[in-house]
Amino acid sequence: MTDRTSNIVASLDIVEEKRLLDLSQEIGDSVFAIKINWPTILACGKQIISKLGKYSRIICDLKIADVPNTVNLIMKQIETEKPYAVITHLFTGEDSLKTLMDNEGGIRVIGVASMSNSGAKKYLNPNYASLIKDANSAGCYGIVGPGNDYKLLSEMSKIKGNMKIFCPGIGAQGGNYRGAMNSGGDYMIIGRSIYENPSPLKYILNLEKS
Ligand code: BMP
Repeated sequence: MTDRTSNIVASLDIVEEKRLLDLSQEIGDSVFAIKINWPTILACGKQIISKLGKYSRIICDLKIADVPNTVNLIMKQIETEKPYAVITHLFTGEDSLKTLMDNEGGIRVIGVASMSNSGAKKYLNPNYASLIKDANSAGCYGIVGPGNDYKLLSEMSKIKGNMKIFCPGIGAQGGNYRGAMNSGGDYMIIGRSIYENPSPLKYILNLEKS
């Protein structure tokens, strides 16, 4: 695993296992982490988490949103695969979040405090401050904030405390790597712009120089 400093999280939403493993081997050392989401886990099975763990830290984007008992059952399933972190929704409240924090694998928890899609502006994003407060009190490692909404991102960064802000919405969703960093984002989650790029590694290295 890399000691190289990178703040890029490659969101490899790929459903063909061989392609995913090959690309992870190619870029795993050059990014902070690889994030996988439901499409990959449904297509390849949960063991893909530990298989990819050979190449990078793995962030499991499950966006968990359930009652504590179910949250616990989900965590038991992924604890065996030893991901670096898991992404959860925060709106389900303190009891569900506490169950996540108590997981036995020492898995870090990243909470969704706002989203990058326009629909999130109606219900979720107006509540970012309360969600961040809950995440902070629970001891979350990080929060998700939109890398394509610099105004919201800078508001979030003022109240994030010690948590890291993970920013999707870069590239395909209109956000800019530098713009999101200058607005207080810590880690840039980038999917299609990496895995649809003809030269993903070159793209990553150039981005950091941009
Ligand atoms: P892309 O760069 O291809 O748009 O991928 C972004 C990734 O981040 C996807 O896995 C998506 O599910 C996730 N994501 C997002 O786009 N916006 C959010 O607010 C939260 C996310 O987890």
